[in-house]
Amino acid sequence: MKKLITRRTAIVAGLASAGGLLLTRYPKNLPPTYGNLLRMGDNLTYSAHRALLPGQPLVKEYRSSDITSFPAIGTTNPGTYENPLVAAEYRELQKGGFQDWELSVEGSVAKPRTFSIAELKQFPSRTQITRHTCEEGWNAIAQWTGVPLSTVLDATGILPSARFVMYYACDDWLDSIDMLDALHPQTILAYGMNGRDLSVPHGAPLRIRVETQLGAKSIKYLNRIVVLDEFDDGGKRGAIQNGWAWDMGI
Ligand SMILES: Nc1nc2c(c(=O)[nH]1)N[C@H]1C(S)=C(S)[C@@H](COP(=O)(O)O)O[C@H]1N2
Ligand SMILES: [Mo]
Repeated sequence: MKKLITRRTAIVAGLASAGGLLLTRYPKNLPPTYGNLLRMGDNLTYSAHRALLPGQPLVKEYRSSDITSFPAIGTTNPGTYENPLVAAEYRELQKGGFQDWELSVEGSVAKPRTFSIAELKQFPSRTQITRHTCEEGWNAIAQWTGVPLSTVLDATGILPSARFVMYYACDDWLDSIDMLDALHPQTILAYGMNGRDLSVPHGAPLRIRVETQLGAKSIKYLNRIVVLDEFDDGGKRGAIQNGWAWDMGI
């Protein structure tokens, strides 16, 4: 008797096979690494990508000659942040050239882990020249270099229940985006700006660039990413409870 294999039973079967049971047949639409526990995330991310990619038009990209001056606003130096512990830690990390900076990726992922900037730089990078639009009424064009968030999420594996990605900065900023924005090809974890390492005023050593949203969602000084199954407004530090819109799509 033929039995239809749903995605969920396929995932459960994948886990069972990794646990030692033999699976004799794999559904054809799964990636080649299917069934290997360490590559488990591929299956899930692959399915998510396939479901989401058609709905992801790119935002406009510019030429080098279009690059403008770029103000730095909000926090421009966490080394002088009001929380002295945060400030001291940032200064220490800065002294070491941010070699000890860690981005932790956790939540609904198969393999939670941390990444150093050097590790992020080992992934294939993406460079894009885009327009940043601030809700306060200014905009500016710069070139950003980094690793697509989707690549980092591929490396940790997104669980099928994942719906949102929440991200945090050392200066207590946080925000979140849905999976469509998270897996968007232009959503990158940027460590470079205009051909140089990201400077302190612009978010050193790492910021997210969410080009499909207003600039406020491109959080600087990024150190933590949590994949969520359900929407979380971020509490008192979140956009909504501070009177901002959560969706700032442009
Ligand atoms: N951690 C952190 N990220 C932040 C901010 C901030 O104050 N702290 N300001 C936001 C706002 S409102 C804008 S417009 C951009 C400004 O980035 P820039 O300083 O590189 O121009 O960063 C966004 N990300
Ligand atoms: Mo902004």
